[in-house]
Amino acid sequence: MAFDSLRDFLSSLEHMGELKHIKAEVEPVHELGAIAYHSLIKKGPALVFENIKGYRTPLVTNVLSTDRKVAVALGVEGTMQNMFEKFLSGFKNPMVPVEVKGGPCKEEIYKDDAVDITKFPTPVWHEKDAGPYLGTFHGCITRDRATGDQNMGMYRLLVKDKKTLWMSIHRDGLAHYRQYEAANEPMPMAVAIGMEPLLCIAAMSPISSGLARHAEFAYVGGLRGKPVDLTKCETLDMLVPAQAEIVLEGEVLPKVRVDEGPHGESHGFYGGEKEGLVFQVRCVTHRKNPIHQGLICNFMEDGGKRITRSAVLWGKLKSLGTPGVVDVRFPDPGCGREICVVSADIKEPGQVMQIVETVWGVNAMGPNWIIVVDADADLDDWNDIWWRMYSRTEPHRDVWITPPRQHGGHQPLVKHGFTSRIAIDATSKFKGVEFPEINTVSRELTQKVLSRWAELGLE
Ligand SMILES: Cc1cc2nc3c(=O)[nH]c(=O)nc-3n(C[C@H](O)[C@H](O)[C@H](O)COP(=O)(O)O)c2cc1C
Ligand SMILES: [Mn+2]
Repeated sequence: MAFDSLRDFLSSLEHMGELKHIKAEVEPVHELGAIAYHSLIKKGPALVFENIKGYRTPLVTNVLSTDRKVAVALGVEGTMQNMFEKFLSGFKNPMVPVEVKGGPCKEEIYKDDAVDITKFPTPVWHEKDAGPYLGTFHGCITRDRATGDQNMGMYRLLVKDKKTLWMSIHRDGLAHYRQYEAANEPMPMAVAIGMEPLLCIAAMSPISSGLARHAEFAYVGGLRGKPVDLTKCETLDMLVPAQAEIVLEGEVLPKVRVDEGPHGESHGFYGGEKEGLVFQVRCVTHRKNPIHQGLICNFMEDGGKRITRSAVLWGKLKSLGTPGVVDVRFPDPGCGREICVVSADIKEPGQVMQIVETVWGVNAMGPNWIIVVDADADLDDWNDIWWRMYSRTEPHRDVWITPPRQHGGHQPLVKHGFTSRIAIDATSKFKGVEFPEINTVSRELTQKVLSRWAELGLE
């Protein structure tokens, strides 16, 4: 099922018991973020905060914080591999977005002096953040100055006053900014908040502008088999998702830099952007009674990046025919990118090293850690992975450390973009011993006893 809007998605979650309305008053400074965080680590539902102190607009968070919710967004059931395939399908059949007139995001329009972004609830998410962040789960839409093609990336926005936000921007959005700055022009930018979940996933994923015109939108169209509806901005020659809850229109100033942050980042530390940019909002449009959306950054995070990043690597390994690979995962503690676990059916000596080098080959800038385990491992169970790491390795032989090389990670120890990497062969073949049988309860017996659980009074 394709969702047209955030609202559509939230009603489906509510139907499934995966959404909770919080009616008690909650402080936007620190408290809301802490509730979101603790609910997230308990694998809780999406949360709609309806009574945020000092604000009338509700805020929703944790919309894609569990595998189940990501599966609903993708419209798939079954195994993790089903999700991977679905996520990758958008790249195979991109679908150009369609332009529509108006749209729900235009129900209210505020320009110039009527602009006040501080009316939206903007939590101070972490206790040591520089201030309230608006747009922690959103799309910043920019345009290639030469071709007019649009990009959408998720770049956080720190509220400075009614019309000003400071931003930390890299990758495709920064490349656009550099084009405008070279011409000494401000860069037009629109920010869409409260989008259907696949658009959020696209905004946070590295989707190449080589894919098709308006790459992120074309990708989502392909993924859901239905083009995305875009509508013209009020003050910019740009298109935004017509179904968004809130849209900010404005420009990013050329040749101005600010010291943005600190902000709690996805590597689990506070960070900031020394070369932060300034976004000046000129127009705000939104639905009647809009729903704001946000996210607390941490290494465990809303957004399903653990799944989406694993899908990309899995697709690459599969297309290369990497021998024996069964499953891959970028688990949360590696902030979804620095630790990679691969399970494989090992049949030949040297196969593990071949897998490790292929992973590093197709991901030139990481991951820092690779752990290879046997095909029967549960990649979502860290107890299982740790058990294999200690019981199937002799460190002098099975742990490989590379000399420093280029690295894209942002952990504090990585200096000048260089660091060493580690690979751990936690498989059991070709280690000079026959491993004894694993003494866990068999699948058949597990099923049998679980079917008696209620009868035994254990539920
Ligand atoms: C919650 C969240 C917050 C993010 N914040 C930023 C940010 O502030 N600045 C940034 O450059 N990237 C940030 N990213 C990563 C980008 O969204 C990601 O690199 C994406 O690919 C950018 O889009 P682009 O590839 O079209 O440039 C964030 C990702 C997530 C999931
Ligand atoms: Mn992009």
